[in-house]
Order: sequence, then C-alpha cells, then structure tokens
Amino acid sequence: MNSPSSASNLSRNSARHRGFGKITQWQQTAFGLEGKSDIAQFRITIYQDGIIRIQASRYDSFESNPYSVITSPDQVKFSLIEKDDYLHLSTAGIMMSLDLNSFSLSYFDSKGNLINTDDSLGISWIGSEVTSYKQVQKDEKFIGLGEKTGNLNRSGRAYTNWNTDYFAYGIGDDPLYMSIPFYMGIHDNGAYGIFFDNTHKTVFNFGASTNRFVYFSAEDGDLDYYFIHQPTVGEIISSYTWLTGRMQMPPKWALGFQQCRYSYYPDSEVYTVGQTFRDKKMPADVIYLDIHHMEGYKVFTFDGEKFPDPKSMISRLKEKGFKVVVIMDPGIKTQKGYLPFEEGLEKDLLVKYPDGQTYEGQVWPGWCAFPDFTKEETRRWWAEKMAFYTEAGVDGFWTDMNEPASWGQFTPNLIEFDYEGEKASHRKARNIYGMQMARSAQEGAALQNPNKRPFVLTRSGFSGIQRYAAAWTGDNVASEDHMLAGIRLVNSLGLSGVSFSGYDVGGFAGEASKSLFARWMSIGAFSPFYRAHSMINSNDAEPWAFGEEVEEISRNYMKLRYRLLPTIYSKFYSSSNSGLPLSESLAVQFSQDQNIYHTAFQNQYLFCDSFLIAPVESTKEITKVYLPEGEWYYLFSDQKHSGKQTIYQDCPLNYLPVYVKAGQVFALQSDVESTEYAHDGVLRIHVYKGKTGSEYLHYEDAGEGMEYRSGEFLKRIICYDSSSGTLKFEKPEGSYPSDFRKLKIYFHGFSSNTVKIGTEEFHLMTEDFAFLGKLTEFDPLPEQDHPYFKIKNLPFLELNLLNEVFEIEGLN
Ligand code: NBV
Repeated sequence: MNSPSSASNLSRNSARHRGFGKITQWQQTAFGLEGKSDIAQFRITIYQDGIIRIQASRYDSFESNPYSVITSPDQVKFSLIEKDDYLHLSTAGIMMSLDLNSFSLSYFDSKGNLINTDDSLGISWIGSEVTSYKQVQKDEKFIGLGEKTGNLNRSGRAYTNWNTDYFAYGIGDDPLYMSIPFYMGIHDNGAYGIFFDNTHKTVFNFGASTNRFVYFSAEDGDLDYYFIHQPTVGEIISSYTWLTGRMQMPPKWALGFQQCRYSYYPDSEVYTVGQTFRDKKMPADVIYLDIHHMEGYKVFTFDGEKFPDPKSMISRLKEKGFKVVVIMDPGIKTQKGYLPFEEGLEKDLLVKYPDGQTYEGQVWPGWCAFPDFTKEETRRWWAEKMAFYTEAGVDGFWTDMNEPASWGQFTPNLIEFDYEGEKASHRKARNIYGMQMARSAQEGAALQNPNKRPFVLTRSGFSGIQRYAAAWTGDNVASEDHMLAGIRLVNSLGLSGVSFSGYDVGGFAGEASKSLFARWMSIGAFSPFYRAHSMINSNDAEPWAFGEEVEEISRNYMKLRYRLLPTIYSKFYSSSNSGLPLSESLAVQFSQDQNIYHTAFQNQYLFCDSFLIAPVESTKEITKVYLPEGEWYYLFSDQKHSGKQTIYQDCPLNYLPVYVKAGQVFALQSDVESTEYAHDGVLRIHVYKGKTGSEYLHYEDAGEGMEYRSGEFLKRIICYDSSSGTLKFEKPEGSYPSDFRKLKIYFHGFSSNTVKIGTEEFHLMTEDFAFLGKLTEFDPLPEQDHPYFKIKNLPFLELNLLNEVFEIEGLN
C-alpha cells in the first residue's frame, strides 16, 4: 500500500489538532486490516480473541518498540463486514467497529455490550504529538499504570511517563522512576485494558481538567496500543503479560528478608550486620553493598581500603547463610586510564551526541559517560564485565540511577541511542534505558553463573521489566503516609505485570518512629520483595535499632515470613506462569465492588491468594476494615466475619490486620534463619472452612539453578472441596523429591473430631496455635499487657507425606 503521509505533512498546520480523517482505502490482511486516510495510515492486528492492536501513523512506516512485546499474533478466526460506513470486526471475544468517516473505534463484548468507545475526536495529532480520546462510561474506574502515586482509582488525575530520579518524592508526585503505559477501565459492562506501546514521554489523563473524555498521548511516535478485553481483571493482566512477558522464577533466597543501607562499610561492618541477624535470631538472607563499596563510586571497582578482600568477606557471609547484592550505577567516570571508560570509548558503547562526541553528565563519580544499553553489544560487554563481581562471590545485582539520573535532571534531548540499530534520540530512548540496563544485568548474572537464577533489582523500567528484574519504589520517606502509599505503588505495579516488587521498609529518607518501623516490618512481611533500607547520615535502621519491643515485633513478622515461604514460593511459581500479582489489589477479584475503591479501603490487598492485608498506620489502635464478598477469619484468633461489611478491628502494634479467606488452603514450614538452612521437614497445611473451597498449587524445587525448567520440580494441587467436605492431595508432578517428609494439617473453623482417609478413621488432635510469638512484658504494670492471640484447641492431623493421591474426608 502506498504510504499516505510523509514527514512533510507534519510541518503543515502543525500547531493545530488534525484528526485521522476519512478512510480512503482499506484492505483485509491475514491478521486484521490496514488502510489509510489522506494524512495517516492505520493497521489493526488481532493478537488473540481478546487482544487487538491498533496502530495509526503519520510516518512513512509504522514505528514500533522492539523491547516490550515479546509475542506475535496468534492465528485467530475473525470476521470483517462493511456496513453503512462502518467496518465490523469480530473475534470470539471482542467486536470492534470502525467508523470509516473518522477512524473512530468502539469495542463491544461478545454479547454486544459496549466496553469502550472513542470520543468523536478519535485519534488526532498536534504536530508530532499523537492522542487517542476516549469516552468515559458511567462510574468508570481506572486502575493500573504501574508505579504511579495517588488513588487506586486514577479517575480525576493525569500522569506523565518520563522516568525520573525523584529523591524523597511526595506521595502524590509524578512521574517517578518507572513507566508502564498500561491501564484498565472498569464499569458496569465489564473491564478492558489498554497498553499504549510507545516509549516516548506519554500522558494519561483520566479526567484532570476535563470532563469530556479521557485521553492518552505521546510526544512523538505512533498511536500504537493494544486493546484487551477479557471477562475479568485477572485475565486482562494475564493477557497483558502474555504480550510483555512474565517474571522468571527467582532464586528462593530473594524471597527472604533483605537488609540494605546507604551504605554499610567497611567490610567488618557488613559482616557485623550479618552476624547480628544470626545472634538475634532474626531470619535474613541478603545484605547489600551500596555505593561506598566502590573506589570513588566507580562501577566495577572495590574500595581497596574499606574492602581489601571482598571475596573472603562474602564467603564468610555465605557461611552464615547470606547472599550479597551489589549496586551498579550506569554512569562511568570519564577518567583516562579507567578501563570501563576506555573500553566503552574504544568499542563505541557509550551514548553520544549526534556529532559523535561522548555525552557526559554528572553523577556520583563526577563527570560520567553512559553505556548505551539499547545496543546489544553494550549489554553483552557489561554482562561480561560483571565477572568482576561474580568472581568475588556476589549473587545479586541492584541497578540504581538507571532512569538514567544525572545532576540537574535536564538531559539534552538530542543525545543519541542505538535503539537496536534504529537510532533514537533521548526523547524516545529514555524510558526504555533503565529496563535495558536491568536486562543487561540479568544477562550478566546468567552469563557469569549459568547454573544460578539471576536476581536483579531495578529502580527504573518500562513495560516488560518484569522479565528481567524485581522493582522497588525508590527513595520513599519514613512517614505513615509513605508506608501506605508504597503499598498502593506495589499493588499498582502488580496490576501492571510487575509481580516482584517492594518498598524500602522503614523509609529511605528521614527517621522512622519506633511504631512506624515496627508496623512497616509487619506489612513488608506480606510484600513480594521484603527489604529494609535507609539513607546515609540517618539513624541506624536495622530491625534491632528501635528498642526491644520493635525488635520482637520485627522478629515475629520476619519469622512468619519465613514460615510462609512454601506458600510464597508456590505463588511466585504461579505468578511466573500467569502474570498475576502476589500482592493483589482487591480490584482484581472484586472489581465491581464500589467499596474497595474507597480511600479508606483502597490499600487493602490479597497476598498469595489467601491473606487479606488491611494496612494501617502505626499510630492507630483501631481501624476500619472492609471485608469483601466471602467469609474471613482474623488470622490470629480465627474469629470469623462475614463479607460485604465494614468491621472495626483493634490493631495493636504486634497485630497487623490480616484475614484469611474462608475456603483457602496454604502451607507453612518450621522456623528457619535463612532459606539456606534446613527446616524440620514438616509441611504444615492450614485449611479454612468455607462455603466455597479452593485449590492450592503447592510448588517446590531446588530453590536455585535451572533444573526446574527440565522437570525437576514438584507440583501438587491440594484441593479443598467444601461441598463434599474433602481435602484432596492430587498426584505430585515433576521429578523433584519433596523437601518435606511429614504433613501436619490444621483445620480452621471445622467441627469434625474425626476424619477418614480411605477406610481408615483418624481422631484429630488439638493444640493451641499462635502465628506470632508473645511479646515480652518489659513493663510490669498489668494494664500494660500486650494482647496475645492463640487459637485454642485447633484440630490437626499428622501424616507421613504420601506421594499417591489421597483424600481426607469428613470435614464439617
Ligand atoms: O546509592 C545510593 C542511593 C540508594 O541507596 C537508593 O536506594 C537509591 O534509590 N541512590 C538512590 C542514590 C542517591 C540517593 C540520595
């Protein structure tokens, strides 16, 4: 097809809005259709029954982002009918109509209900800026968009995607470090997702300063978006991650507690921190080396005085069950004789001005050049250089400052990036840079240790970042509001494909109060990524630095986290297959329940399917919790509440409001001090009586290494059927022998005294059970008693772990 447009069109009348105009020509293609108007061309591609890609361009050819979408269109059956100036395209999941007079699009579900429709302004350009205007449906909610501050429902606000280093950001500020131009709309007729696949600076306006429409726009590039419609929000997230990929299974140690500080040094201090965790019996797996481990902040160096022998320091820590994660900043000091710089220059791996001069910006080491991570050769070079760390025994990598950040924050837009050979300015490449650095770090970890699973933590990223790294929410502040805002950020990242994320527990900037730190430690135990971190020149912020009570509360939750690892690890496995989050906003399962969007309840989330976490400030003694549909057991006492109601919950510092969804099953192990250490071999299964049952997918593997990919895993469904009163252990799949030899099954909310397996009858035993340890009463006054919850006479059954299918009957 002849191109309708050329770049010269852009100069004509570019100060004014121009619509797409009448479609003058179109034709059906193998995957959809394409056509043009006098000023632009379009292409519509069906990727799956529920996923349609729309491209509209005024350039000679369509632009595309080579980094985010990793899937090609499936061969999908569809029909295309022209009728009364409209084209109607239908798949089994979506019906789309296209107005041939204006290129205005509407989407319907398979029953004909309207899901989404363009405003009559449709798609338009102002100069190179391209925008899609969409009507708002009645009471429509907007969720997602990744690492964005504000409410769960983004209605009424606008957001910019422009990766930004933002120290101590305010809880309403935007933009932050990472851009994920994917959101979902929810209204009475259902839900849909829109992924705007354009790496330029983009804006999403959900009704700020306008009541006519919502829109998304990009400074340049094409209007290129994927419209996703599925019956549920969860399936939309799965579709989005089908397009952009899912996280790889992390090493198990990365799910343990991680301790960071800007910065621990010298080596003796790093070692002492590790030893203190062990002395205090606080489980932990990871210690970080922040920028002071380097000589003059130069990447790929160790400070010879502070860290004269990193290898033996790391190996001593390993003996204690610790892994070391090292920070890598992209800036390379432009110092003569400094090898990374010399090599970067010589091999042409650095970001340059269009005239070929190296671009320099100031960061920690002083004036720096920036590796061009949008070039494969650079990524490979960086990956090879990482041998420097792995040879010293480093196990994980932390890519910071990769927005990329530099002092002054005004990177000149004309600097050039390779962009996989296409060449692009900073305008197009900035948002993708951090993700490509994380990718290079992941590739480096895999290259250096092919038999280990990479662990990369990144600050910056773009759609698809979940394939390469875990994310944390940057430089938060030690305040109650920030603690809650961080939960929303993590929940929103989860809605946007990034399952493995967390926040700096305790707050990076500022000083946490005792109670704030304790509460943050308890909430963090129910976050996918669990790490405490704090800023240079601030008070010590390790879990023992806030006095005995905070230490005990922290220990309680750290231990609970480790006991929960079988469940968390299993959920990581399912998330790596489904793309669904670990910290799941209630908007996933209860999207039509208006209460969950209420500001008082919007921070609540489901963790690993079973646990409803109701985060609350540490200063509150009582809080309101909204329990959605279903029945809910208060974790610590088994008190049962019916759903669809608001309850008042006491929330003394040691008891974070956590509820278990009735009908759920989860698994615990015994206390361990690191994922490296052995547990007692007993898998504790907890079943909660409910009106509906559930399936818990239990997953085990070696916790490290790649053998799981060739079948060395154990997968087993444990199914609680409430109507038949049975708990069935399905046949294990895979060749990994379980780490457990015995089962202890706890029955919550049941009245049975006996159960049956086959013809054999078992009498249930009982014990008083507590999820948390009792706090020491340092204060002798009786009225100072800390509450302590034990579930009295909890029935349980002990069994040898059987590999065959077996069923426990008689659960009433
Ligand atoms: O490397 C120092 C810090 C780091 O600790 C923090 O987590 C990053 O978000 N880094 C930012 C650079 C400067 C912070 C003021």
